[in-house]
Amino acid sequence: MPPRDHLPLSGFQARPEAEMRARAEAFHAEIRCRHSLRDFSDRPVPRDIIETCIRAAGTAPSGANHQPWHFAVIGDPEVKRQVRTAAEAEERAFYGGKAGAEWLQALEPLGTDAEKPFLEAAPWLIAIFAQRRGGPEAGLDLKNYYVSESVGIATGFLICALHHAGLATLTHTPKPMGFLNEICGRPDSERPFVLLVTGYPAADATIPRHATIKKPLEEIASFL
Ligand code: IYR
Repeated sequence: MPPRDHLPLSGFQARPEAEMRARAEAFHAEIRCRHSLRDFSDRPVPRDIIETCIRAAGTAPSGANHQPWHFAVIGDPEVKRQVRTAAEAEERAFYGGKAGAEWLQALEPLGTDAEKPFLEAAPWLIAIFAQRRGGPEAGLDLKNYYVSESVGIATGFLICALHHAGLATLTHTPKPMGFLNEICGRPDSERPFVLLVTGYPAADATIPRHATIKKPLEEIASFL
């Protein structure tokens, strides 16, 4: 067995209960205002803000700390146009019947369709890829573990970081998303996980009422 190479925990802050309660409530108040958005403004967002939010996402826990994710950040209007064209082609097939009646009915309250103008309007598209192989450092080709769980958690961190910074997001999943590998130049061993759209809301942005109704605690939690 190799010797354990551990460090003292640093940065963790224990707080008085009243402060914890206030912070938990403040976080809930902030995160409950996050809504998936489909009406984006074309107002630019500085790249360094996106970089910092991705750094925050990169601190997410992952299987064996292999960090099995890649964030391909698209700001070039021509590349965004390519993404929109490819996504809309898939979405036309999806809404044209491929999805099946039950799925299409579930989407009805959202009012979505195959038109995705936000893919060109929003300043940044972040294509998030899940890596089947990799390892804890660049250049390795080891098996990764709990890939979907890890990338899902990192995506959650990224959505929170962007919201906290003052940006809106959409977790967009055109299906299938294989075209993202080609457009972003990512290898076949990486699976497109989510296309995260981010920027400012358009002045007249709306959200579906349906999406604002969240299950109460009693329904989503049980204490044993
Ligand atoms: N990817 C399609 C359909 C879609 C599917 C689900 I599940 C949603 O919650 C929303 C949309 C689209 O983006 O339109």
